[in-house]
Amino acid sequence: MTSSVPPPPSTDSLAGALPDDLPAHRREVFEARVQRWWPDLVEALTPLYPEAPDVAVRLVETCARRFAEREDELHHLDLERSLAPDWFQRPDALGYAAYAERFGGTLRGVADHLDHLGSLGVTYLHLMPLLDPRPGDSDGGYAVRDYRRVREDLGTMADLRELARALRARGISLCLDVVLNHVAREHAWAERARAGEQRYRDYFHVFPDRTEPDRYEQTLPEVFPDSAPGSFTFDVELDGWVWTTFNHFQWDVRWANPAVLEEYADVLLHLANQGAEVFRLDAIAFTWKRLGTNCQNQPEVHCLTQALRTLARIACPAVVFKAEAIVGPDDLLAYLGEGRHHGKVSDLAYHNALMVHLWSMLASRDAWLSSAALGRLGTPPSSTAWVTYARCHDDVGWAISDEDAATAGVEGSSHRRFLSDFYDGSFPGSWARGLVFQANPATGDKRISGSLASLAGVEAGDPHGVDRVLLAHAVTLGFGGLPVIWMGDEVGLLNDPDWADDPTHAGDERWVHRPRMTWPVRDEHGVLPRLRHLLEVRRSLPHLHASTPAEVLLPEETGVFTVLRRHPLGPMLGLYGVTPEERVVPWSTVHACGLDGEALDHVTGQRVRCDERGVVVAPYGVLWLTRQ
Ligand code: OTU
Repeated sequence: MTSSVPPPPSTDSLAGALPDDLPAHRREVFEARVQRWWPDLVEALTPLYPEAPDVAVRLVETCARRFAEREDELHHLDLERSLAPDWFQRPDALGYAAYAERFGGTLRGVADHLDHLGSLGVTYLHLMPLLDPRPGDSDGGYAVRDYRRVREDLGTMADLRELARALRARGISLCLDVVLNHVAREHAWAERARAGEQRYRDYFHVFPDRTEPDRYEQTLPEVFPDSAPGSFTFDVELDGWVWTTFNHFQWDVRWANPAVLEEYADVLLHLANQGAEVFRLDAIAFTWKRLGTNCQNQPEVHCLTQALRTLARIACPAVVFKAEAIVGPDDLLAYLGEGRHHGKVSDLAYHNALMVHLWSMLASRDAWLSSAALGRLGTPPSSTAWVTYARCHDDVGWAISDEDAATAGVEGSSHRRFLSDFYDGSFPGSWARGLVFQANPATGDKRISGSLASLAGVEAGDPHGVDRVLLAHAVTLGFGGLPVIWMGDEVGLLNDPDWADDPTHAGDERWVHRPRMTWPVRDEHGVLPRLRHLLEVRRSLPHLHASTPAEVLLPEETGVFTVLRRHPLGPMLGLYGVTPEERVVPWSTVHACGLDGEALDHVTGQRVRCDERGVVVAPYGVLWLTRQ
């Protein structure tokens, strides 16, 4: 602690927040946590707010209130997790993500299908936004009207608590979205702002005319250029322009106002008390604005995350954070904590680059560019993990930088155009069946929607389609992070042909890869048993603990994506064929990784000769090699 950090508030001064009848041992725990985390909290707030120490005191009071009302079972979980903080990094941790209504109809319906999750070995379930959204188009629930109510057709807060409990009893942690860049235009804060209350106008970025918006827009990219162009919306009731990065009905909140942080701190701790164990910080990259920039990934974003993370450490340390920052490769690592934020921000972050490069390798049948790009990414702190995924509920945006493309002698924009054309199926010989999402003629960007199986060639009837689905699963399972399976991908569900039938979805192609689950599970393409086998093997490999970083090697055989994990138990080499022909990885690669003579391939359970002929990788084949 530096001498400039003010001392933490005394327990006496928190007396009002901690109830008198709180058992002495709880009080002791709370005090110890405040002592431990106060410096981190003040450090996080100081660059943000001139009145940082006062804000910190108020936030600790919020923690005290929420801590005191936390159930015994959750306090116990806090203790368990503090004894096993690597719970989400272990090779037996597996994520699954789904829309509650598409998976089980209602929250109670979700609870009816936990056997399916259990049979996969799922330990983490992300249910897509399920808090009360605005009526009509709510961007799949990402336009929240009330953070303290559950979406009516899904159930109630009591149902949510019940579901969280049922999941916990099976060793499954519930992950919920905290949509913290924006609220629905119908949220009470926005309504009060529209009614003219200055306190709430200050929760948003409101401009009287276009002067400031025009200045910002000189450097602001558009997220939904097609359906929601521009980043500001004129609102008649506000009589001004309000910042709306995403849709016109999603109003960005102004985090430079500490009252906004105080509101969200309470929302988050409240949700933790309902039983959420992981928070997905939606669109976190956009939370701090700065003129002359793209208003993403500003340093203050990481201070905000550190502040929220610290509050969770005080009130509910079982909880971990997952950053949803689908940003360029150079900005990604900061979300797991670089520099002074090391170990103090999110525990998990989407490995967007791995996902994008997986698709890039499959289309180009070449692993060189992707390996060079992924090899350049730094190493995340050993207490964190990448979320590895092949598909999620969102589109695929071609976040491959010009510099990365250049290292492979390719021009960035033409490679990105190739990928878009390949995955929308227009490139000659393409086996992919994606839809274009948010084409931007000004930049040439064309994002892609589509399910894993449809993008991998199953829908087109390509003979290698199913192998590519398995390969995509294998890359995410063998990388060494927390793999998250998107609902339906375990059985290779195809694009939903009826995605536009719902008028509130018709303008958003992402619904094509958000199909309904059918029960009992139909595995028409035979994905499930092969996936289950990979999952089982994965659980048996201590080498895949996320604290050991993955090293993506520049492949001598460019048709094979090559990932080395240097674990104290010995090396593990993952070989992934990205071409429809057999390839041979030269002996020198295997040798350089510390594998010689015979190695054990855990996927087949067979010994593999690593001699001068090298190691044979079948078309879209996978080998997970260790010494024994
Ligand atoms: C997120 O995505 C959600 O995942 C989307 O489903 C929402 O529509 C959106 O936020 C608004 O809440 O741009 O195309 O850097 O890429 O936050 C999806 C992160 C998005 C953004 C990401 C955003």
